[in-house]
Amino acid sequence: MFYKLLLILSLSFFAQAAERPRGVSSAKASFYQPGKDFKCLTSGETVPWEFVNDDYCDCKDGTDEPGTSACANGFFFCENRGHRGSYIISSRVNDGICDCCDGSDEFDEKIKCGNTCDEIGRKEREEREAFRQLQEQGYKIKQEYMQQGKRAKDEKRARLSELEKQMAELTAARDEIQTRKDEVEAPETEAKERHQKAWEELKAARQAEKDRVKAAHAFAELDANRDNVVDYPEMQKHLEFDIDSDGTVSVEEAREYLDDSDGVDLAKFQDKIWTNIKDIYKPPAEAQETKEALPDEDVATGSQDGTPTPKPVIPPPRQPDGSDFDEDDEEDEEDDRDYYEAEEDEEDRGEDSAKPKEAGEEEEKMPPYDEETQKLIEAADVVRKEYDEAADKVKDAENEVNGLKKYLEVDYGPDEEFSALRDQCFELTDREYTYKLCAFDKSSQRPKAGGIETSLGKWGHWYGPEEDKYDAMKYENGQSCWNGPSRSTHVNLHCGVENKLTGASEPSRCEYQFEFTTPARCKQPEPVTGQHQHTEL
Ligand code: MAN
Repeated sequence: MFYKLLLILSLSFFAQAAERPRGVSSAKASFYQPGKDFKCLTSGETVPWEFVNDDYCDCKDGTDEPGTSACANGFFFCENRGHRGSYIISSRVNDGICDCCDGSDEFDEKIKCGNTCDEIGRKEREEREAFRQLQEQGYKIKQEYMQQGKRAKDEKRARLSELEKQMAELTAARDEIQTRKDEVEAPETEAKERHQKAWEELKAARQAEKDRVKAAHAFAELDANRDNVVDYPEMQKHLEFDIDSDGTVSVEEAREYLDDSDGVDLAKFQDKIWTNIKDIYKPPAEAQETKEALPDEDVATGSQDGTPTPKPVIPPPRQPDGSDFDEDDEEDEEDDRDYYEAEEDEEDRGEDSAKPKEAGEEEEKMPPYDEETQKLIEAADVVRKEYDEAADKVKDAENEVNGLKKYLEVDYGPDEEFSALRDQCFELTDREYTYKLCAFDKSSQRPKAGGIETSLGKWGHWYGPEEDKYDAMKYENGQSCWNGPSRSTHVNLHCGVENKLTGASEPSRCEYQFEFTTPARCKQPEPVTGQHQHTEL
């Protein structure tokens, strides 16, 4: 029964095919009725049936010659059984080139065309099937992405609103501690400043005393005849007072340093003279060193009469009261220094004022704070610690809120499927560069041979056509191109089972194009029906 039916169907098909003029598709067969006048399909003229395919073009639209090359504007239908029917322009009919895969366009037998439709059809079906399978696998992954993306969005939204509520409490707690901190820090600062001020004053007094001792020492050295007056002849023996550098200290020069007097006693020396000369004055040992460093002739010109300047006699230093500067005093100074050096080792020292050290002078350390100040510091430290913890909590919450907002403001596709790409970077190396794409963040390029990374853009927006905007991404405002625009990247997205940067090029200077495959771009494949695609047969 089945075979009988099949036979009838086949016969009727061949009968129909046989009745159809050459080059006419089954869809248009009804317009070509053998024996009846033919009405040109679009231009509308009517011609006798014999004019159809008589190798002469009668219709303006060329439809009377579907199976010959007579009409320049005509079309020939290739049946292409086993593959897919298609039209070719009439001029290709019997032109010696096989255009239809079934070879039906070359029927005058000038050349012999094989039938490759089955093979082409099979290849195409295989490709289609491979793509369908890719879509299917990719779509499965995409569904996971969609679920993850939606869950992530819900979680992030919930966390954000929770944090926004907490933020008010955290800020209030911090501000409350800030008030307490201010309260305990005020007396602390005051006490510390008091201590510091007292220390500065003590240091200044000590310095002044040291200076007076130095002055007395210098006075004793200058006062060569030990008459308790430093007079100008004594000053003249010190070449450092030679203002005009003529090799001698004139009377005027010496007197000028003595406040225009002939001589001064120790009190005046300490009060008025020392300040002006202390940076110039050289103690005898130092003066001697300088002299030794000079060439002989310079030393020879030490006095006007040509005789070398006699070496000054170094008197033992004396105290301001005229008594000798005894060694015990030096020891006292040493003791002072020891006292402060020892203080350095103590645990909680007071802050030291950062003054530049004078040459040869040990910097003195501030003594530790007194007990009362120390207690204030400890009390303030406790509140400061509390405050730092509370402030850190606010900062952490703020950072988290900013991160969440940044995530939530991005469009991850209609079903959140692209969120799986966030925080991921992908690289591709070609002959010259390694290209990098960090999804929803940035794109970049760095020379393969090493060197710095160049920004090719920051995440901008979706860049596909209006009807499919998730087909491409745009990264923009990258590093400026020399004499050109800032670099930008156009990323084309394709369905694939893995997230992969598969291509990178620079179609025009500083405008880059990436190809990227991702399951997020896979569509739900059409269900397999087991039927071949419609082929006009
Ligand atoms: C660099 C790279 C290239 C780019 C030129 C433009 O060499 O970023 O891709 O074309 O700069 O000067």
